[in-house]
Amino acid sequence: MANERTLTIIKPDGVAAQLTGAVLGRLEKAGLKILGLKRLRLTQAQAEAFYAVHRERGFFPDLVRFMTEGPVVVAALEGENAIARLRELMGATDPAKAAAGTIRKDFAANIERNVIHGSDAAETARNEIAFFFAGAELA
Ligand code: FUP
Repeated sequence: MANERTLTIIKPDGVAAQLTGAVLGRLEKAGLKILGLKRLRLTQAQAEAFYAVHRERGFFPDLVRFMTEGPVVVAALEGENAIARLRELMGATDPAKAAAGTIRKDFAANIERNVIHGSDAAETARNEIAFFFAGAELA
């Protein structure tokens, strides 16, 4: 298994519901190390750029509105198999379809307001970490 880096975002619904500590606690307990951590509010341009892959989808305007409605907490994570591990801990995009014990199953309201983002592959992880963190910020 490879030591990998990945990016997570605790989305505006999770931050507003005071779930930051609970979510980060699950990630740490699973062995993912927090290399970088910040709280910020995405601008519309940042949210559009971050989710650019979805810009032709019908849900895109709602997704951008949701991701900018309040602050998010972003973290760069490192660990064995971190990309797949984070995705397992998150659960399926739609919480109704997420496995028992996953973050989305336990905390998310619906497919849009689903509490957490996690990079889906090595290249996206690299790009998404660089979107939020300068190399020197990752200790
Ligand atoms: P995931 O990788 O699980 O976050 O899922 P996707 O990259 O497919 O989707 C990114 C975000 O778009 C989701 F977290 C929520 C939003 N989305 C919707 O609002 N409706 C959809 O049908 C699919 C995705």
